[in-house]
Amino acid sequence: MRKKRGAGPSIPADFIRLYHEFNEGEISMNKFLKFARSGSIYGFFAISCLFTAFLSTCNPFICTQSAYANESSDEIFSAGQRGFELEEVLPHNELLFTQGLSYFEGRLFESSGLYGLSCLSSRILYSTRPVQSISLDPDVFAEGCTVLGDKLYLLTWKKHELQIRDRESLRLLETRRYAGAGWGLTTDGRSFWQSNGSDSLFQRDIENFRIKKRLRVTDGGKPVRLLNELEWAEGVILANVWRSDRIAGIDPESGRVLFWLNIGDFVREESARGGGVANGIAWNEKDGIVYVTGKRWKNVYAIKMDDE
Ligand SMILES: [Ca+2]
Repeated sequence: MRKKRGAGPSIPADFIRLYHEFNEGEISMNKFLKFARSGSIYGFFAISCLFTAFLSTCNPFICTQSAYANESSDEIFSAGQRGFELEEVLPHNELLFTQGLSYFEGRLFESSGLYGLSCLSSRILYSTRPVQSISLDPDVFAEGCTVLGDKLYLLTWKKHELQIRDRESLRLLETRRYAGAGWGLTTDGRSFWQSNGSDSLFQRDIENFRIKKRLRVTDGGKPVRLLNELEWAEGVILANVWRSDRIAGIDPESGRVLFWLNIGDFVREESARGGGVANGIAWNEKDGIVYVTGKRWKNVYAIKMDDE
């Protein structure tokens, strides 16, 4: 039986920070375990996390580093920058390892990753206290999520499982299988769009989640790799590029990057506080607002894109 959470995860912030740094390859396993052992019950918890990770189809710690070892974001941009205005700075739960963000009628829906710590929550814009929150099974590493109608759709990283949940209760209704890794997920209302860390996006059928089209994303003719969290807005697909301070605005027909949003100021501000990479985009169509956040960020930045 899954444990429902009240005001968010109860694991200490230091533990989350070190688990994140270990996952990102920034500290060694020995250092992580040394800290965990010093925290008594968290030592058992840490070992459980590692054991679960090794039992999964691919060890996330090894896979995360090796998969990206030969890939880095190309810092040469062809498409121009699109300006924006910062409308508001909203609070964000700094413990969340944000993997997906979606907006629906005044609420943000957010998926948070890591084995043993993954959770889903919904909340109103001006509070970090969840309206609804649920912990996921320890073998689930939550990835992108999106709201469509009365359901919430959640990708899993290596489990090849799309979870379809009730939007209000977040209760699991059914699942769909898919091949490969799951990273970002969004919807245009007629199809889903999914990323897997490569330079391709996959348009998928609403009902059966089968691939309808593969879209290769390019900027100036060069592939844009490491596409991560996604959001459909104004007829284009906004995409975080992993470990980058840019959001790509992608033409869903050609795959061409039409513009870049430079969110470097937000990334630097959050990084100075110990936050991780940018990895959350949500679109409020009614007010024309894009919400931007990241892993363990303190804030959600509400921006309004300039007219093109
Ligand atoms: Ca999103």
